[in-house]
Amino acid sequence: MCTDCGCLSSTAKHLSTQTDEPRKIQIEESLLAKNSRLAQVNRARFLAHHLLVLNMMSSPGSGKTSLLERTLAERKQHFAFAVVEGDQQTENDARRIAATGVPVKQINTGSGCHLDAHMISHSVDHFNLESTDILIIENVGNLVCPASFDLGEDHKVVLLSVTEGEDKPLKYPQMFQAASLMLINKIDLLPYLQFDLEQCKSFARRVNPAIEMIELSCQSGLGLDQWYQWLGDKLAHKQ
Ligand SMILES: Nc1nc2c(ncn2[C@@H]2O[C@H](COP(=O)(O)OP(=O)(O)OP(=O)(O)O)[C@@H](O)[C@H]2O)c(=O)[nH]1
Ligand SMILES: [Mg+2]
Repeated sequence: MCTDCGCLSSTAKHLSTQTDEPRKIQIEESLLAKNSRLAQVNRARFLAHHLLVLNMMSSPGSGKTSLLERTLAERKQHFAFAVVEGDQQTENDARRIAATGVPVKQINTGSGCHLDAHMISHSVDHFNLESTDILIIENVGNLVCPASFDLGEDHKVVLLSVTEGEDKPLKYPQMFQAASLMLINKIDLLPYLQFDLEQCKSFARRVNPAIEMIELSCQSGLGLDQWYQWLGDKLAHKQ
């Protein structure tokens, strides 16, 4: 749990001396409890519409938007998608998604390093949930803070690109423990890198024995069929 990056409100951030530690922990717990209550409200709303909701997380630049662009272009005939884009600044990702013709809402968090349940509850007001099958939330690029905030999603999906190094599941275990699925992206680059794919998968299993894994490339298209199959299977469970 991050305490000094500002994600648990400026109040918690300023209580950083040792003597204030118990109060800081209390404030963190109460902020997370409030977020969890709002996430449950979101979850009930999504359930009422039989929506499959995914919270997609990764380091900056792992390929979240690239995967969405390709998925939407290749699967929007089969499933009705809506997308929430989270970034600190810019509408760049929302523009990329809008070009596919899928409804999208951009959230700019300013100095915030993650999306929270309250932001999501407002952003989904922009969609017709009744006619949506799958809502994908692209969280702010960050392997730490987003893992702590339930948005009301069905599954957290973590992307790890092979350029990041195979040790990330061990270095950022909370993210990989929280995720149902790890997508290993940019495998088209494997011939040019010293990346041990099997070791990466074994590290991920060490922190989360139940995690599912798919290797893919948004560029070459390798592995995308498996990802589409996973989406279809999870949606079938909702209906
Ligand atoms: N070689 C290769 N490059 C990729 C692949 N997927 C994405 N990229 C490149 O990676 C860069 C970042 O991709 P984005 O999709 O913007 O990544 P992101 O995770 O959405 O980034 P943020 O939203 O900034 O966190 C771009 O230059 C993409 O073209 C892939 O499978 N192979
Ligand atoms: Mg993006």
